Amino acid sequence: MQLSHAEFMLGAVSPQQFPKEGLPEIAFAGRSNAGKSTLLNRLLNRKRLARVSRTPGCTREINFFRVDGQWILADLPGYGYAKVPGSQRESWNQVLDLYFAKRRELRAVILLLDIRRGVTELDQRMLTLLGQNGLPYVPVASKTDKLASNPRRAALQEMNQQLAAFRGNLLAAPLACSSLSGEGFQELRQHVMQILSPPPHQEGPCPPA
Ligand SMILES: Nc1nc2c(ncn2[C@@H]2O[C@H](COP(=O)(O)OP(=O)(O)O)[C@@H](O)[C@H]2O)c(=O)[nH]1
Ligand SMILES: [Mg+2]
Repeated sequence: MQLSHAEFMLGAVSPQQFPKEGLPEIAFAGRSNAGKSTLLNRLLNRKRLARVSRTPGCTREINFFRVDGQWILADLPGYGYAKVPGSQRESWNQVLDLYFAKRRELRAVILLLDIRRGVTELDQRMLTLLGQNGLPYVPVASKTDKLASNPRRAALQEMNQQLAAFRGNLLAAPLACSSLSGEGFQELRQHVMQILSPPPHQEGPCPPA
């Protein structure tokens, strides 16, 4: 997979607006400031496809991108920005609830977790929501360049332990990524490819000999 051509489709605030093309979809989620926009821009080889936060927490829509005409990447609104008024926060959560409950095309979620913050309470809420909807996810430990090797190892271990409570739909151990150094991007692309590849043909039971 090249991930060579990504185009912005639309921003949606309600399910009626979600794209209806039926292409397989992967969503990217995470706390506001976890580094999602920066990671998406690097993953898609674009400088400014996803907006890197000038005003954190300002993206309230789900932004859909068509990639190589083959699949859709959904950039979910970052959660947990303190200065967002409560009522607005509620309505964003509703969009996410509906999206996870109704989006049949959704194959998996890539969840960004800032390596320095680990799995926060809000991340646990997100993980619970994913679990309730039976959605597989790949955790990404983001901004690994911010930590030296010892604290980094400790943080990854801690993250692993925190995710143990949510391992039912966990697809892989936390993937260490840095959008600065490019660490982890090859593996991330492999995960994307794997998620999009059609499920292996289910063999029926062997016929009696
Ligand atoms: N050192 C470092 N900084 C990063 C990395 N990814 C994002 N950032 C910075 O973290 C801040 C938030 O990034 P952004 O992509 O806007 O986060 P978002 O709110 O999750 O979309 C920005 O100042 C980025 O430059 C990374 O991998 N390493
Ligand atoms: Mg962003």
